[in-house]
Amino acid sequence: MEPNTVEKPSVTVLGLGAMGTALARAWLAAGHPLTVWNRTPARAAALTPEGARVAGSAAQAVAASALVVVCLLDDSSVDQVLAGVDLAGRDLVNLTTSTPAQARARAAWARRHGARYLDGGIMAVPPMIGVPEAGGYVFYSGSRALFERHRETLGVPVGTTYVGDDAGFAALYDVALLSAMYGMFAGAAHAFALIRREDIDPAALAPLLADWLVAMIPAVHQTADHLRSGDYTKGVVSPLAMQVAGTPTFLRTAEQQGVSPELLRPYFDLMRRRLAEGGGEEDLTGVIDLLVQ
Ligand code: FVH
Repeated sequence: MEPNTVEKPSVTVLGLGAMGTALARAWLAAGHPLTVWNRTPARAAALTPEGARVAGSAAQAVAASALVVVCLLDDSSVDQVLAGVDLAGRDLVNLTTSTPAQARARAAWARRHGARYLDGGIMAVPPMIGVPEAGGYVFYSGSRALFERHRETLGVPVGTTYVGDDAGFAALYDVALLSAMYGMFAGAAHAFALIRREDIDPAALAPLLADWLVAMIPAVHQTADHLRSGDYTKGVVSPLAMQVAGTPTFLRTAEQQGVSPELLRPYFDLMRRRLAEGGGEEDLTGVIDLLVQ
């Protein structure tokens, strides 16, 4: 069989923290010519045995490839790294976690500097990179043409999900999912705190907790249905009035177990407010309307 002589697109990666390094390794493993730069040079040098070319500056790294992937700590580190760098004609893909407003401002900034721009929100942790069965992916938003041009290369380390031409949407989806994750972790923290002083093995609670959370997850589809239709009572099996009646039991149990209610109480307060406004036959969808200011 003839060897495959078609060169894969070259990629530049700026930022070699845990995530940038995992991304860089995936492109190297797939045979993409890769140029890297990192503020702390040792992290870049560590990739030379795998074939990475190490640039002496961010500007040199940007000049090396049409596709420039940025994966830095935060938006202000992106400012610092790209200050004064010639971006004209580059395809800039920013995977740094940002707010939607920062992403939109970065897109406008890139345009002013002559670059095309895609923003990304990474729904994966570093060990999931380069492991397709782990199910990680990156939300992309901004130029669809740019996304299509680099879809194959961007899909090498982890899956891709394009969510629209508004550059802020990838960040918005990213933060929405991660916010839900923190809510889930907060609930799990409260559950573990409740058993902390008892003779109960946390490892015995963990699988029960995980299975229960998984069983409850489909409720988000009903929530979406309610929000779309405006009818928050459709198909409700656990009405808000019943749920609010149960909240003193949760708060008393927390008190009896010596556990602060500070994670639970704000949500219960919102449930009570919605009930007071007449939402007793709904489930929990009405709480969303209280949050939106
Ligand atoms: N790691 C994770 O679990 C999450 C998964 C979801 C997505 N996040 C976001 O990815 C961005 C990078 O995260 P990371 O895990 O690579 O972060 P660190 O390992 O802390 O590496 C940070 C890199 O940023 C460089 N850096 C920081 N400040 C500056 C600066 N002022 N000038 C230049 N570079 C800077 C840092 O360089 P150094 O410390 O090695 O010199 C690292 O390369 C992030 O947005 C996550 O939210 C990861």
